[in-house]
Amino acid sequence: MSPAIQKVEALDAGRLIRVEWEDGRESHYPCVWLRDNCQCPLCFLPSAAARRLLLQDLDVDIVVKEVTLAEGKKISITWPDEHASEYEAEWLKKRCFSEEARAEMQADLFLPERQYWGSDLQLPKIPFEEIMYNDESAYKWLCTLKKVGVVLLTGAATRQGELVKLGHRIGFLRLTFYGPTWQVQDKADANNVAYTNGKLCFHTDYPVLHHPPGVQFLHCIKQTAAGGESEVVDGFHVCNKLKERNPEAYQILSSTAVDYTDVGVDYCDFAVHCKQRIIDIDSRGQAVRINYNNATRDTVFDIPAEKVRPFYVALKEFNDLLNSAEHKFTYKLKPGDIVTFDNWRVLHGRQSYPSGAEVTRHLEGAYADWDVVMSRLRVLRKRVLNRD
Ligand code: OGA
Ligand code: NM2
Ligand code: ZN
Ligand code: ZN
Repeated sequence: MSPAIQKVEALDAGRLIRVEWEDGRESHYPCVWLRDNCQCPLCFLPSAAARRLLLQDLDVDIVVKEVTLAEGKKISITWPDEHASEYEAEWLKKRCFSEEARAEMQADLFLPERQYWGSDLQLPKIPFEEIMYNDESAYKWLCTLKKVGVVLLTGAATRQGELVKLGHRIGFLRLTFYGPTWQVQDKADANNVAYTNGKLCFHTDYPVLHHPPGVQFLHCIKQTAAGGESEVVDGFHVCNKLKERNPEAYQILSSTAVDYTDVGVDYCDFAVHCKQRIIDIDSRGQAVRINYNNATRDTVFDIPAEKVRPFYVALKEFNDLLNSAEHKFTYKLKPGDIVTFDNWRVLHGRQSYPSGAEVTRHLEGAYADWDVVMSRLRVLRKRVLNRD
């Protein structure tokens, strides 16, 4: 419950509204923002929760004609053209422009909290059945996936099709050139190094796409007796370490655009090319997405010759940190396990395994976008916590 409003007044010749709350705090709201966000049926379409008001009809110099307070619960504004707007106290409180209030709202919307880990990872595990049929468990799964970056779902059936069900649970899967779901097996004439029995060093999937899949699911249907172990590493944690220990390498990897390529036939024929920085950073220099698959890194490299060797030196430094015993976590998937992980943050790999006449190892894989996963998380949160 947010506090009631004690007092409301116009400042700055009617361009700013000052709200004083019962607890003595205060908030300031620019009138142009208030007019823009009028909640009346002419300005706002409740069935879409969207603005009807056109920007061309918004006067950026607007001032209030009159502002009044109704029982501490809402404020009413009359505009110079006699248009009337009302704003609820709780609605206003949530949208307060103070730094703390904005930080709180952003945290609520985007759940930026991260739990970094290394070889000490306690791999979070939840039964597949539970997340499929219980909203609280599904909510917990997605919160942990966001915070830790990896969650193991256990006890799924050992046949194809479980990931399609999981896709329905969150909304829908991300279709790529490898199909709606894809089979990781040792294949003749493999169109991807993942479809061999070879070792896969730490990578993120699909950096050749401009918007790489945010979330990856790998369902173990059959596991080889020898080899085939999985590895994961917290890429954001390693980036922090790299930035600290070798700022130059971090600078190179976060600024050099690397060419990626993927050409072949699968779901349909494809010739995909893309440029990505291996470490994508935000305006504060924090890693927000790793785009690294050594297999699809192109032979074409669009940088001056003298910058090539320093780039490889930097990449080696990153690779060494990823593979250090202190950072990587090794485990082996069992049939019925589904590993779900943040493909923007967690790099994954696998040990090689013996090839055989028969299929000795089979994973089914699929992708989802973070937008879809976060959407499901918010919808579940509303239902589970019974709030809006
Ligand atoms: C992949 C992959 C992991 C494995 O297919 O991209 O990383 O354990 N597979 O086979
Ligand atoms: N597979 C597993 O970046 C990549 O090529 C990742 C994708 C083939 C769908 C592998
Ligand atoms: Zn209106
Ligand atoms: Zn992979």
